Amino acid sequence: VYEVHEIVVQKVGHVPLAKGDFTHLPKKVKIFLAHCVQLCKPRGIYICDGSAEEADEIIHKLLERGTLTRLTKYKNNYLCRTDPDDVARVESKTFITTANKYDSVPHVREGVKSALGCWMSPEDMKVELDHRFPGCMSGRMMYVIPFCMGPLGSPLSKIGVQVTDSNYVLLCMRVMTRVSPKVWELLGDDDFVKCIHSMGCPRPVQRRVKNHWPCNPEKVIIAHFPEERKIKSFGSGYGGNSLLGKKCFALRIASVIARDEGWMAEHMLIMSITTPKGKEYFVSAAFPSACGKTNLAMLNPSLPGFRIQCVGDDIAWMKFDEKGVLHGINPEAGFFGVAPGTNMKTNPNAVLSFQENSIFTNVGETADGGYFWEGLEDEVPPGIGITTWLGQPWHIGCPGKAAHPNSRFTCPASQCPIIHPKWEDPKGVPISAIIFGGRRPTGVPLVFEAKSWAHGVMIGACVKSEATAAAEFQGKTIMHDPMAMRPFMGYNFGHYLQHWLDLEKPDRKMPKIFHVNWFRLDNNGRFLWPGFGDNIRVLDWILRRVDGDASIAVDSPVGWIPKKGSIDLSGLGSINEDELFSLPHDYWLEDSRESRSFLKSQVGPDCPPIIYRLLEDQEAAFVKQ
Ligand code: SAT
Ligand code: MN
Repeated sequence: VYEVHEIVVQKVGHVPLAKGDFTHLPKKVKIFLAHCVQLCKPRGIYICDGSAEEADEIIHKLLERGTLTRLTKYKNNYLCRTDPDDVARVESKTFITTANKYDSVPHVREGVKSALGCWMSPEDMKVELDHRFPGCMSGRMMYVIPFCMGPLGSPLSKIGVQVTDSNYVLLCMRVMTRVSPKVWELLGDDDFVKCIHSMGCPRPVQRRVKNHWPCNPEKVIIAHFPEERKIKSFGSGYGGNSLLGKKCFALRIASVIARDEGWMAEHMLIMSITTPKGKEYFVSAAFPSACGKTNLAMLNPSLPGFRIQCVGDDIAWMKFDEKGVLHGINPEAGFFGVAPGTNMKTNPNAVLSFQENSIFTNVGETADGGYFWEGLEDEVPPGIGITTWLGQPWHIGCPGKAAHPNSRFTCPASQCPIIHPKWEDPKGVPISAIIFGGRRPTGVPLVFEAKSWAHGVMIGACVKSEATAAAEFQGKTIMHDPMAMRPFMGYNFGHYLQHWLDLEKPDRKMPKIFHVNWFRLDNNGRFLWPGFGDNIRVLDWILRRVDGDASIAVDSPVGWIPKKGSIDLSGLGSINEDELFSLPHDYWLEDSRESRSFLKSQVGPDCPPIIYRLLEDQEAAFVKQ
């Protein structure tokens, strides 16, 4: 112990402490930081306290340097333009490292590349990291961020410590997580998730820095060590790669902790719906990235008498309590939402959430100091001059786009006008239904309901969606995204499905499981369903099913579907109900086979047999028709 202390004192002796008190940190934190200093060789250590003064100081520095621009139209809103080569998650460079490969990824069919996570051996990973991390913070400050995922002190919360050489990352972590010196007290001698992040651009820089955004796109790597509860991320400052509390911790590492401890860490929003009769329900919903989780979580209902409140828009941690009721918390403290398409019509509550204290990344800027992106054409002065995310002059009607398709707003959840009063309740909120969905232009009805928990797990395992801009994929191919967790799995997906199945116990009130699709197109390529605020009509049906109304559903090979006329379509004009709910025979026969073949090749023997059986049953039902 004394020796460790010696190292720390020596190293801190060499590397000055720019801020904070090292001597009072928990011992395990000191050991971790001593390791980080020795490895990354920063010029100074800055222990963050989460205070408003700290934010002011960092913002001031970034404004001076030019990394941030003040958006003068609002109070305390800032624009950041990244290096154009650092704009999304890099799934091809995201790895899970465990001693045993099949703890991380399933046994895939011979010659097939795993689509459900990439494993790298500890030996190979060591070589990769040894090429990158030694001296990576040279000439830069190392910020030490104590953070809590979930409300401080909640039994469902978990603590992490992130070091980073990016003060943009620090600013965003302060919005997205709870950064506070109280974390040190809460932590005591306990273990924490160790998060090491570097932009990978030590001084003197070897690479031309664009937009005052030092990064290292050629050498990006995001490495997860679930057994050690550790994350090492190098080369990128983009949210999903660098705000390590978010996808890396709250999904990949937490899914492993959740399996070990018997709970769930999911890529899900949590929302509350109060019906005109005054009864409140909470539901969670899993959609792939950029499929509208934020819009659903903050929905502005078009049916009178309904009220929506938001608990979270991206990640849910859920655990059955002693009474057998599933309770969920939002482990995050902010929203990191897709900007394009967000406006006062599609999501007024999001717009109202980011009028102050927010950071906009890779959006355009109007001449009057406002943000701009595709979808805001009707909400800015006509003809106004705009600067694109690439810094080019532009105006509405010009070719090209003003904002990057994966540009983002980062704002405190507490600023959402419909944030639920219980959003920070340490107990979490009781979940009555789980909804899966994706962008499915053809074949998939507006809503259907699983016949059992296991059937719902099968439906989740077969989630597919059009590719989005949140990662490096191009084009609009339909991709499998089982449980909306494809890019975020922390362990063998077959074991994960088994974990879901094992959660069902006789003394538990299992939430009902549904699948929705807002994105079905007609023969002319037009949406069959208006979506957005009208999705309340689907939620209304779902809640009546949660309450056990048998008169509103009919049996089908994919599950229970709404009986004609049972969804309230009043005031909607012409809706082609038959087309919206049809189950095209050939489509579903092919889809069932394709899903089974996907699971066979990607999850193979690790996939629980009941999932195969349920898919075979579905296929057989279509064969018979
Ligand atoms: O991973 S991010 O947090 O950048 C957004 C997403 O893909 O869901
Ligand atoms: Mn997400």
